[in-house]
Amino acid sequence: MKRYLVTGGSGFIGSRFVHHILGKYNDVSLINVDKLTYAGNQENLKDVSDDDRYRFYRDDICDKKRMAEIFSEHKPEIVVNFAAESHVDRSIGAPEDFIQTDVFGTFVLLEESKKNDVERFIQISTDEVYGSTLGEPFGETDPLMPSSPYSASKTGADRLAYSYFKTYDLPVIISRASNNYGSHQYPEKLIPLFITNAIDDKQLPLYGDGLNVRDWLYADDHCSAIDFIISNGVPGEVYNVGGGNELTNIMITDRILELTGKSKELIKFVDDRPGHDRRYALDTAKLSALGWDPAIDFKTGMEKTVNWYIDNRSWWEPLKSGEYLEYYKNNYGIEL
Ligand code: NAD
Ligand code: TDX
Repeated sequence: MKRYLVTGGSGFIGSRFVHHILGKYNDVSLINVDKLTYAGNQENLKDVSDDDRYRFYRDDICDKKRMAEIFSEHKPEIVVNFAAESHVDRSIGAPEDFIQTDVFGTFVLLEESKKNDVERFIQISTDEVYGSTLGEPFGETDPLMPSSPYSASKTGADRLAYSYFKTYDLPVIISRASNNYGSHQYPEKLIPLFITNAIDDKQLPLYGDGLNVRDWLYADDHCSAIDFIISNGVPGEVYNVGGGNELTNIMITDRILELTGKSKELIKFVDDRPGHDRRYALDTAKLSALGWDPAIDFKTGMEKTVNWYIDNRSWWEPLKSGEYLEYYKNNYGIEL
């Protein structure tokens, strides 16, 4: 039996990963450690909450004492660290939690993993650590030039994890994925915000000229890549995980309006994000050569995603209230 410890399992990608592992393997136990910040949601895992193989701890990865207790009680063999503050715009307004969770929290987990001789420590990093490129896609050995407090914190965690491999022989593997999309994504990120706004005939705040480019990866594909890397990846290595779908934000917006049957008049161009990276692009040849490629094409993934938000208003509607509404009103003059 394999013993997994997943952090941030109640968030968007983490919860898809918990479902992926419990759905694919019978002989596993899986501990989810999640602080349940605004982005963590018990609803995402309510269908596995009674599964004997699953156990949830509402805890902070920065809490050294609790992490020591959980590691010594469960002796995880595979640690997958998703827990993070994950939204670039929030990191611009209030960076402190990003430094705390993304860097210090990762340090706490690395220390416990070292003490408990874990077999694999998977650090879920991001394509944002490379910064922006208008030329060739980034390969795994390219320099890291993060631009936001979020991506700088993730870069700190990425390299700290590597240092535990190099210095202490901890079997660390680092994945750097591109922008994820899919069901259960908190409606502050581009795709779920624009889908839910469009459903309700609210404005879509497009930053700058709308021509920034991201490479979109379906979250279930990201989870299958992580599972593949756990079994086939080499300790000390970094793997880029891309979707092969480079699109401008305006192209994404047009697709959402088409799928929801709404008018382009909903688009509202607003001030650009400070330090806004123009384009993220990954060279994914390394993971492809190892034997993994994404399975979900963008057309299918977007249709499934839009339909999920249309069918699951009860999941996202309660999230769009209070301070959330104030934020869009104060920053973009948009009444949601
Ligand atoms: P998310 O914000 O939806 O979820 C983050 C989860 O971490 C939440 O459940 C939250 O409660 C939990 N968490 C936050 N601080 C914590 C703490 N101190 N202790 C314990 N739990 C804590 O994020 P996501 O989009 O699912 O991203 C998951 C990971 O994947 C992050 O590390 C992110 O950097 C990385 N990533 C995300 C994307 C993307 O496009 N979303 C792309 C590449 C990499
Ligand atoms: O309201 C918006 N309007 C807009 O034009 C929002 C929320 C975003 N945008 C633009 C900014 C980006 O160019 O859309 C693009 C995507 O923005 P986000 O969804 O905020 O994602 P991004 O900043 O690219 O970061 C994401 O991908 C890498 C995740 O949030 C990170 O956690 C991940 O590491």
